[in-house]
Amino acid sequence: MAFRKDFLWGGATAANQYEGGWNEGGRGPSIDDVLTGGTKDSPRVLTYVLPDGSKHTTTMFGVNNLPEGAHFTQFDEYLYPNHEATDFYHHYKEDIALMGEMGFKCFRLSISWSRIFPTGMEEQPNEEGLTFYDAVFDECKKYGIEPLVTISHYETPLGLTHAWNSWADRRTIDCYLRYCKAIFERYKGKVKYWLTFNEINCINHGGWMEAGVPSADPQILANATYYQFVASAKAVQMAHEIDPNYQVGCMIAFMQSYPETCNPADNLLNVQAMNNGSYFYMDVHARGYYPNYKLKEYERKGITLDIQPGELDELKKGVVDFISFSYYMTLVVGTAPEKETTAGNMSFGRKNPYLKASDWGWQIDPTGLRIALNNIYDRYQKPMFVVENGLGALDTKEEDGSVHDTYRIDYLRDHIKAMKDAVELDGVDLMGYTMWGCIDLVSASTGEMRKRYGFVFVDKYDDGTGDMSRSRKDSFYWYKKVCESNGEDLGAEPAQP
Ligand code: BGP
Repeated sequence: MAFRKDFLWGGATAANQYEGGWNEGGRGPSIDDVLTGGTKDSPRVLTYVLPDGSKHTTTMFGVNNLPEGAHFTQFDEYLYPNHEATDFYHHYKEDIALMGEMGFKCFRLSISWSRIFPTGMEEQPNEEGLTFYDAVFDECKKYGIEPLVTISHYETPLGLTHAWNSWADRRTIDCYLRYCKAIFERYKGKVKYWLTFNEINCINHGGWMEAGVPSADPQILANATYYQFVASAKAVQMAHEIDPNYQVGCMIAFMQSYPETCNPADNLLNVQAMNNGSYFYMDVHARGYYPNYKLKEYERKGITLDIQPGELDELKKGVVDFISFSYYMTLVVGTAPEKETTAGNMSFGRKNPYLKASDWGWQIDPTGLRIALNNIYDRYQKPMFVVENGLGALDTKEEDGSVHDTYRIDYLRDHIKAMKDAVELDGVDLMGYTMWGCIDLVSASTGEMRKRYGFVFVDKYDDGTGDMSRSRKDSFYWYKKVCESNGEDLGAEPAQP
C-alpha cells in the first residue's frame, strides 16, 4: 500500500466561503462581508463610505492608499455572496453526515475569527461562537473524522482593519494570540491539527484578502508578513504548551513554476519566482529564520522590518510541525517578451503549450504536484499535507439531482496518482489530502457560485437564489471508493481519444 495506514483523506473548506450565518450567534463582520460577487472578467469589489457619506468601491487586489476615514460597509444595490455562502452554519449535521458517508478521515475547516472575537479586540471570547464549533467537532467525532482547523483563512475581523489596518499594526499579534489561546484551550481533546494562516504568501498579491490590510505598499506588507510570522511562531509554542499532542502546520499556496526555455536567464528567473512566491514563506515557518535572498532584497529596496528584541528567537522556537500547501496548477516564467498569458490561483503567467487549462484558465498539471512534493520534501524533510487541490468547473444538475462530473474525477484521479508516485517511488512523507471545496462553496477569487469544486452540489446560484439543498455528484461515489481503499482504487482511467 502506497499511502500510510493513517492517511488523512478528506475535504477542505473555509468559514468565509462556506459557513454563512454572518450576522448570527454574536458574530462580528469580517473583511469578506464587504466583498461583492464578481466573475472572472469583472472583479469583485470592496464597498466603503467616506465621512461625507459618499459611496465608493475598489477592487480587492488593487486596494491601496484609501482616503482618510474610509469605512467599509454593505450597500443595498450589491450581493455579498459570503454572507450566506452555502450555509454550513445551519447544515453542518447534514454536511458532516455526507462527509462520513464518503469515508472522510479528515475535514479541514476554518474557524471564523469574528465569530469568536467579533471585532478582534475583545478581552473575552463570544461563548455562542465557541459553542457552535463544539457542536461541529462533536459531529465530526461521531463519524471518526479528524478536524484540521485553519485559524485564519482570509477572514480577519473587519474591526481590526478599521481600528489600525489589521496586520499592518503589531497590536494584531496579541489579538491573534488571544484568539489562539481561546480555541486551543477550548478544543483540547477535540482537535489535533491546526494551520496558523491560510496561503500566507498570497499577501504578495496585495494586503486585503490574506491580511485585511488595505494597502499594496511593499514596506507595509513586509511588516504585516513579519508580524504574522511572529504570531505563527508564538502560536506554535502556545499550542504545544497547552497540549503536547497538538500538531501545527503552515499553509502556503504553492506556486510551482517552470522556466520557459533552457536559457539560464529563464532558469534564474524561475529560481527567483519560486523563492519569492513560495519558498520564502515556507523557509521562515519551517526553518525559523529569514533566508538571505529575502534580506538582500529588502536591503536593496530599502525595506526595514520592525523587529523587537527576542522576536528572532521566537521564530526559531516556533517552527512548524508539518508543511501544508494548496496545489491547483503550475505557471511558466521567462525573459523573452510574453506571447500569451493565462490565469492561476492568485497569479498570472505564461501559457504552457503542454498543458490543458480549466474553464477559468488554471493550467492542469498533475506531474507538477509530484515535482512540488519532491522539491518541498527535499528542502525541509518535514511531513507534508496537501490541504487544497481540485477543479473549479461549471456543473449541471440534472432533474433527478445527479451531476455527471467526469472531468472532476479525471482531474482528481490524475493528481492522486501523482501523489501516490511521489510517496511510492520517491519516498516523500505525506500525511494527508483534503480536496478543496468538498461541498460546493463560494469562490474566493471571483465570488462566483458557478465555479464549483464539490463532491456535493449545493442548490445556490450567483443571483442569490437556490434552496440550499444538497445532492451527490458522480465524484461523490468515486471519492468514497478512494477513501475506503486508502487511495488504491482510483477507478478506471478515461479512454484515450
Ligand atoms: C485558495 C484558497 C481557497 C479557495 C481556493 C480556490 O487560494 O485558499 O480559499 O477558494 O484557492 O480558489 P477560487 O475559489 O478562487 O477558485
